[in-house]
Amino acid sequence: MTTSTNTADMRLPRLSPTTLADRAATVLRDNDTGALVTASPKLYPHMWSWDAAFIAIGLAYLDVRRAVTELDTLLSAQWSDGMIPHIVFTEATGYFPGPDRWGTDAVPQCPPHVRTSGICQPPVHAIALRRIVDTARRASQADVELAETFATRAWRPLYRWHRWLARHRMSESCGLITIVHGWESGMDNSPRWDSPYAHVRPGPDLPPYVRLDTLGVEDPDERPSDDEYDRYLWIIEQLRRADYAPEAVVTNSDFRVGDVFTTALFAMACDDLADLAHESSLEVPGKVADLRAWAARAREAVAHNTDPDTGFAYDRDLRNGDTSKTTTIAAFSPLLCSALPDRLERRLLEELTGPGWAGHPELHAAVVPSVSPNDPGFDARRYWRGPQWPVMAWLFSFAFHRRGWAELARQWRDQGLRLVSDGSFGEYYEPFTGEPLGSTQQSWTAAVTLDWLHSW
Ligand code: 9WN
Repeated sequence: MTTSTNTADMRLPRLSPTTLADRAATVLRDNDTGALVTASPKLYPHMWSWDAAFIAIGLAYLDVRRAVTELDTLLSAQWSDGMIPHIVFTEATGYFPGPDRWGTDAVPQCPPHVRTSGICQPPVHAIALRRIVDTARRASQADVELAETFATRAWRPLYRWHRWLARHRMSESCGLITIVHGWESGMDNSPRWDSPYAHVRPGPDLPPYVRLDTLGVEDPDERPSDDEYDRYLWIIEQLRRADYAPEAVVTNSDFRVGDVFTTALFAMACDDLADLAHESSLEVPGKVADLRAWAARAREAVAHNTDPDTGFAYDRDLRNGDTSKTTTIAAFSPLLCSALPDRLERRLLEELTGPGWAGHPELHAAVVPSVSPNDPGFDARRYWRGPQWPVMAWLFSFAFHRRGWAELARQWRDQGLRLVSDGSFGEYYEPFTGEPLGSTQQSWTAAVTLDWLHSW
């Protein structure tokens, strides 16, 4: 892999690892309300489900007890049917759509003591739990006890979460995990969703609203467009009118897609949860077998939705059965969960590290961009349409490490650290200049920075 040294690189400050670690810890502490660390101070003043998992991984390096609290807070917002909601709201008012717009207070599955959104996000929580247990094992005996006791306590709620996904979201037709809103993928305005969103036509009865997210960034063009927001809000309307009933949302939403990336993460997370049960000798008859079966089904679904020549994985539009042909970062999902035969996997890995993607010669840091710079739709500054996301780079580096690709994992860690070494902890970065975009002081960026600084 090669990286360029352009003039923008030279302008960027480079913090030493110690200073970077101190700054990352400060971000997590500053964003900490006590019970939860907000996703970012200004743009996202609440808890997000998959952010919380990554944040907990970082917190474990500061205080294992605090990492446990983070996941505990999230789990205490779990719905009675097993779903973990994508947002747990604080009292802050600066984010739209807030709890009133979601209207989940009247939903019987939603716990009465918290206010949440009504959709979910990728199931990375068991992956985080396993990482935290491993981190604690490298710390002290007291930390090991804390983490392992928590793992035993969190195991059943996490199993129920996975069972909810397997029951309600594993598509019978293609085996992929169904998402009913682009926000459920965590990659909100990725080009992956352009075609499925084309079916979503906001009705005249879409209640009026005022966006707040564009006020939280320097340039509104870094965020999704107004047209996209209308569609996001319209789906919320559809889900709300279906009372967020799990059986109803998968038929009522105009957006129904089998998501390869979420499915790959589900496979990883099911295996991690099963491994945790083994390690703690938990008595959970039948449940470990369920998890292994879901992991196998998910992996199979990813493989089945992969192009046999390139190894790229593609989502499936469940409204019409169409396979998407939009190639984004999600096309590399099979590498996360080890879904492919060796030959195809090698090919996909070469593509990922080659000049079309992480090895593009003009990149400031050699990690995966959300869309290839060679793609005609690539937009270097807009959210999930081109920028590099440190948390995604971490996920791939972590998967490489897990898979035993030590050298590659190290390279991506070093390049990931290069991306974040200006110390602003951007939400995402302009790939050619390394300029931080979107929110700054983003908690999950700080958290994965800490993990990189302590790992492999
Ligand atoms: C909508 C919090 C979240 C992340 C998502 C990211 C963004 C929200 C938004 O911020 O989504 O859920 O308002 O843009 O796309 O991945 O979890 O950091």
